[in-house]
Amino acid sequence: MYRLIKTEGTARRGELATVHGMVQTPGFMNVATAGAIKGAVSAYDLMELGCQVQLCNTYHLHLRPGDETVKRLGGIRKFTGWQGPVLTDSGGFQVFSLAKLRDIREEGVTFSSHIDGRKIFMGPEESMRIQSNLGSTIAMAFDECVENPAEYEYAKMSCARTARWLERCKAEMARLNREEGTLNPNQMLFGINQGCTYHDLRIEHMKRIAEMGLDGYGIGGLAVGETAGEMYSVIEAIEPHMPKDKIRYLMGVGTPANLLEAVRRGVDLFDCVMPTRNARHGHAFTMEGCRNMLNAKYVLDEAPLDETCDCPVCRRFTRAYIHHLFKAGEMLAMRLTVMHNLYFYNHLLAKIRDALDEGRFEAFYKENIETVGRRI
Ligand code: PRF
Ligand code: ZN
Repeated sequence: MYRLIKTEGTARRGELATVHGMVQTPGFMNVATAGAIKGAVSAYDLMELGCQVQLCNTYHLHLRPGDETVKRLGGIRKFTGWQGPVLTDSGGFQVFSLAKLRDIREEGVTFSSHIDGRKIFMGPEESMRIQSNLGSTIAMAFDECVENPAEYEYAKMSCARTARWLERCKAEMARLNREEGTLNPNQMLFGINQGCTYHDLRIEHMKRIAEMGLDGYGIGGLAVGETAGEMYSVIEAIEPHMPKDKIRYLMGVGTPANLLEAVRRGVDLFDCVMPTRNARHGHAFTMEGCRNMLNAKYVLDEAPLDETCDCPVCRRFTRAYIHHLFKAGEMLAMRLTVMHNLYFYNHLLAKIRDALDEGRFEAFYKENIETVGRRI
């Protein structure tokens, strides 16, 4: 159940109640694709970093270790040691971005595993069954994510098929939730809006799925080749058609500036590999901008990564030390920077929530939108 607490313009402050705990929104979900945060950060660390939700992938966990195995081990929460809510992505994105030799039909998609080349079929029912076996808090609908730019006719056909797939997901999820021995009989289902950069397709699709009374709504098919401006204008176009009383999740986005812009346009929830991926390449996020820790200017710099950060890393370690760890190729370089970046993302959203609570989101946005996107 999503509860809208407060609004400021189109920006929203709310909370999502789940059987595995509350999620305060706007909020960030931490990506643990195959059940692990890349950069050797465990569920144990996540609690200290202020994380609310862990995101795992249907596609990866189905291939390895297998969703049946995860079910036998008590589900994804028990398996990874993360006690809070878990959202599983449907595979609808990974199948299209990672797998080879895809054959897309009405029934679903046949593809070759990126691990061993094995042929696998996944459609709406398979995706729901896998997510049910994983026992996640929230399951995402099985969709097709089309890269931008796309032909209008293809976008239209794909979008209509994604809408039909959603009907099948909903029916299958209802059936699985009633099945005996199901790990989470209260598993939620979020639909996913598609339609590339075509506002008419986006709006028509949004209206259609809004009528289905789902637990939440994802915005998919963005940050896949279009400009940031196009992405914002799609969000603006669909926002009036999104149910006010349901959570809205912008999938796979984005930079700190993207998050500020999207919150301002009515988005509640995000996930992105950026804090972890960038950290592994030596990039540390701060409110002043993004630092490249490989830069020689940090050799003797005794300040923490971010002077305004209270994370466990900034409380103990200097830029000089982290710079040295990167230069020496130590694993700890990545681990510490990933921890800081995850803390940064989760706390950026926490600061946004505070600003919304106090009716000063617009001021917060204006103060930070330029600086947070800089390279320093
Ligand atoms: N669909 C699904 N997962 C996703 C996306 C999508 O369109 C995106 C697009 N940015 C990220 N993750 N199922
Ligand atoms: Zn820090």
